Amino acid sequence: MSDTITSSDTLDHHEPHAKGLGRWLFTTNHKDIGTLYLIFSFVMLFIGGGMAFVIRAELFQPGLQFIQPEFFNQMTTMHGLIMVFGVVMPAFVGLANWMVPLMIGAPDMALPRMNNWSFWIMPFAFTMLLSSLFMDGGGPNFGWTFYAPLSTTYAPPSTTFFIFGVHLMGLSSIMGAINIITTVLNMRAPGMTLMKMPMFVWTWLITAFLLIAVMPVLAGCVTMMLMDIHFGTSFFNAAGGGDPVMFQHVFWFFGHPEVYIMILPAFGVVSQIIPAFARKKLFGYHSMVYATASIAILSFIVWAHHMFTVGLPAAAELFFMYSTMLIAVPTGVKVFNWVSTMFKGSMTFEAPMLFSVAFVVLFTIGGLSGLMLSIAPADFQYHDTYFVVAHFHYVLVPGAIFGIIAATYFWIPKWSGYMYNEGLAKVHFWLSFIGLNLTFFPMHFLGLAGMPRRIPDYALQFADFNMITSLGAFLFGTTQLLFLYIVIQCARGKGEPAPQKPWEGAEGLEWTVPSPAPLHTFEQPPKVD
Ligand code: HEM
Ligand SMILES: [Cu+2]
Repeated sequence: MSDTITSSDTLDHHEPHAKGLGRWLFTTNHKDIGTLYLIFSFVMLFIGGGMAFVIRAELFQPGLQFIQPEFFNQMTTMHGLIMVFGVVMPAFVGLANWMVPLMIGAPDMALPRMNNWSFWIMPFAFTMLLSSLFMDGGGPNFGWTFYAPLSTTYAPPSTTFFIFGVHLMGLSSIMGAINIITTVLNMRAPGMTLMKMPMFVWTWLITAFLLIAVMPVLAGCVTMMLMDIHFGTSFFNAAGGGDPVMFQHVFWFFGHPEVYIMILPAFGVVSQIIPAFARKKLFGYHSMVYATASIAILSFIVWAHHMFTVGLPAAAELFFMYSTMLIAVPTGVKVFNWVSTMFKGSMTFEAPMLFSVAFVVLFTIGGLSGLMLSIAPADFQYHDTYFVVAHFHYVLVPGAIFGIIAATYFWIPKWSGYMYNEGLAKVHFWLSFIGLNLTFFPMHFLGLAGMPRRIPDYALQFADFNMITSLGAFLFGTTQLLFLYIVIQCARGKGEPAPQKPWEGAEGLEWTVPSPAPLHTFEQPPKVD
């Protein structure tokens, strides 16, 4: 090699890229793969949302109207599985793919071929999972938590496909996480020290470690199920000397960190957006980083707060009660910092900010109901009622989902090169805000009054609140069609061309590249001071 390599040589090496289907199938470009993840997540949102429609239509009135209890159980199971593994997680990975390299000044992800693979596993996994609904005996019907022995001794034959699907999703998540950690640790631009990284990058780095730690536990859990079903073991079978309660320990050792996997990147998004629209620096950046890390570490020692009623020793009840309450401290630090960032800022309320402010307020409601649930003796009353359903929907819908929507409005000018329609986006916000509170707030009352979760029929005294809840759900669901329309308009280039930095107060390397971001950015690393 005698010639010097110029930057245009390296450019030629990549370009021209494949066109049509080939471009998407074989792409190793972080932006293309980010787009694929986001589209996949959007499609799954409407499939999982359709299932929620079926559930709420059945629960609109007491009595059985439309579907049989067996099918109802499949709907609640699939709704949960799809929303968790098919919507929230892929959307976050999509955002990471698009934004992490742009935010740290890297030309791409560190492991681009693995990146392609980790995406393309997902459509196969979910096609298989969904196809189980059409198999003999129906699809999985044991809830998204798939407690044994419901998911082993009494499970439908399609459970084997469910297990394979979970293995594939886990593989995809682990590869995605390895990619993000490698990228963040090795490919930052000169001068971009860890403590200068944008909060979104920090939250994703910590989330990726959580993923690597707990996805193998989930894989072990479903593998033990597989052994119990087909190979005569008795991990979870009391008759053979096993223990169904051990299933719950293993599942929640994965499951609780998993709920933080679904919220930490949203914390990151909001920590980018609030400073931009308050036109102030993020208040308490360092404490934000440490709070995120504390939440992640604590999330490993609280899992049995999902199991207060299985008959734990009193000492264990107390340990898990207090460790759970401890999480409120770093969470409180974060909320305090967001509010302090807004304090005396010169704020404007474009769509990303509206969704972020709603995030702070409504996520806090979910945090407070979580605190109520963490009181072990009180949880004996709330456990397995609609109060739990209210709690986790308040952290997941105005939490994770609003975080994803806010991120989309914030960064879509950079992705597409066009501004979204602000007027329509405001309508989208207010209808979503009203719809989701109508849907999930009455669930608190239903739960306190004793309505159990996961039932297709209920006692008459629950009728009024259920009707309100169903109407709210229909409003929230149909409103997301408006979101789809707004996003498609942008993607098709209908709208104002976006400037390089559409948000006056925004900071960061992603705003130093043109809109739309060209396929290759930062081939020469930027200098960060
Ligand atoms: C502020 C901190 C939080 C506390 C103290 C807390 C506490 C709890 C407790 C004690 C339960 C079990 C209730 C029961 O089954 O009887 C629970 C359930 C749940 N929480 Fe939280 N939580 C918090 C934040 C979150 C976050 C941030 C998420 C997700 C983004 C989340 C998602 C869930 C889910 C999905 C369930 C129900 C799982 C199921 O049984 O299907 N929680 N929470
Ligand atoms: Cu938990």
